Amino acid sequence: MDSRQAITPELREWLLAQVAAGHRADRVFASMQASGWDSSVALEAIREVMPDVADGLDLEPIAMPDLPGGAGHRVQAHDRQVEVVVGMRQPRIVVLRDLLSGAECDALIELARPRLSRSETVVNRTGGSEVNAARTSQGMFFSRGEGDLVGAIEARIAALLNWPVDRGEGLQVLRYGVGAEYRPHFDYFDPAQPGSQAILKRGGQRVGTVLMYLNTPEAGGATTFPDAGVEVHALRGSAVFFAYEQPSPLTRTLHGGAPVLAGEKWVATKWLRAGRFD
Ligand code: PD2
Ligand code: ZN
Repeated sequence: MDSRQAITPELREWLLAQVAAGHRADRVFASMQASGWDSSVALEAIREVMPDVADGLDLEPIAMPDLPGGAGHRVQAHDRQVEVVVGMRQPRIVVLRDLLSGAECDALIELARPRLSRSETVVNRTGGSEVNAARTSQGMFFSRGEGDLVGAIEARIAALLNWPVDRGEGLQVLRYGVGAEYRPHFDYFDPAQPGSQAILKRGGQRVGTVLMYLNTPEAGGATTFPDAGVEVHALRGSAVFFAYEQPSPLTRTLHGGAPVLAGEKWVATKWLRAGRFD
C-alpha cells in the first residue's frame, strides 16, 4: 500500500484558492489535517504552493499513533507477531489479525465478567456519564497495567503503534447480548461541549482507538464506519485500529457497533490520548 498522498493539480489549485481568499496557512493546515491529510504531506504541500505564507509559521506535524512506516503484512509488536489485513489511509483504519491469542481473549473475558455493569456514555454538557439508549452493552475498565495480561496487551499496542503506554487510557471491556448495540459516534471529545474541558485536562484529546474482538459473535455485531463505507467483522483475536488527528467529523471516523443478532459479543477498547494520561 502506498501511504503517501500526492500533491495533485487539484490540491495545488485548492491551496491557491485558499491563499487568494485570504485564509491563514495555519487554518488551511488544520483543515487539511481534519479531513484526513497526513500532517507531513499537508505541510509539504503548503510549503510548496504557498511558501511565503507558510514561512515564519510554526507548523509542526502532529505526532500520531500508527504502524511502523513500510510495515508489511506482519509486524513484530513487543512479544507477538501481528498480521496486517487491511490498511486504509483516509480515514486511517487498519484491520489486524492475531493481535491477541485465543487464550488471552478468554482470560480477559473471565477477568472482566464479574466486574461488568451497564455501560454509560459521556455527558458532554457536564463531563460526567450516564446510561444511554444508544449504548446497550455492559462494560468495565481495567486500570492501566492491572495484572500481567493487561500489561502485556498494553505494551504490545504501544510497540505496534509507537505510542507510549502512558498515553493510553485503561483498557475497557464490553459485552453485548442479543440486540445490544453501540450507535454511531465519534470517540474524540467534542471541544464545543462545556463538559469536554474537564476531560481534556487529563491527557488531552483522544487521537486513536484500538478495538479488539475477544470472541466471534454467532451473527451481527460488526463495527461499522458509515462515512467511510467500511464494516469490520468481529473475529476473535482480531482488532481494528483507527486514528483521528482532529476532533472533527471531517475525519470520517464516525463508527458504531451493529446490533448483535445471535450469541454475544465481547470487545476490549484501548483509547489513545495526545498526551500523558495519568
Ligand atoms: O463494540 C464495537 O464494535 C464498538 C463500536 C464503536 C465499540 C466502540 N465504538 C467503542 O468502544 O468506542
Ligand atoms: Zn467508539
